[in-house]
Amino acid sequence: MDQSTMLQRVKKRLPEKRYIHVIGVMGTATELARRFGVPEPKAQVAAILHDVAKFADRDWMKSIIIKENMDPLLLDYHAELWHAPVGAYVASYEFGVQDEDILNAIRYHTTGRAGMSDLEKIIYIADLVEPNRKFAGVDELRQLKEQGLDVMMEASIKHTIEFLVSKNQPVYPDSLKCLNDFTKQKG
Ligand code: DGI
Ligand code: FE
Ligand code: FE
Ligand code: FE
Repeated sequence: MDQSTMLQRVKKRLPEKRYIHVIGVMGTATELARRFGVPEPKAQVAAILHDVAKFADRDWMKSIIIKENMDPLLLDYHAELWHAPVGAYVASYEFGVQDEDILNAIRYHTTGRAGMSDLEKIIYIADLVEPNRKFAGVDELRQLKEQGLDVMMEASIKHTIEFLVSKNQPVYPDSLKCLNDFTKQKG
């Protein structure tokens, strides 16, 4: 499926504001891909589809998590996390995406994980700092692109975890493993 067909189909599934966010993620992901040597079309497809399941029915998502043997721990955490792994499922079965790196970028765009690929990092970061995002500290995160992809990713996952802790929200283990992956003593 070509990118414009994908975009049209995604547009039909999302409210306008969310579609505008998707376009923002596409722009930021393209820029980061160019800067950090990841093929731009891969970043673009992952960006277009990353929130494809954002407005999917909760009970349906739950049934997919069970049927597809996804991590059952997901069901113990906030349903907001489900659209990422279920989005990877939709990308595969409804959009014909076969590239496992693209599917993982969609699958882990909300929580992050240990051992992320460059594409996964790019989608995680672009989702957080695309131009429509406005929160205290977002410009500082954007500027970290000068310091490399890992510096940016570490600061981004740290920001998300600090935000969740400040709101008394539980932190999904993959997010903590992601942070530890960057902060554990190296070598
Ligand atoms: O889908 P988006 O709004 O573009 O962004 P997202 O997929 O990164 O995040 C969706 C929500 O999930 C956001 O409100 C923060 C929340 N979230 C991210 N990581 C965790 C989390 N919520 C919990 N409970 N635990 C997490 O580890
Ligand atoms: Fe999302
Ligand atoms: Fe995110
Ligand atoms: Fe998003």
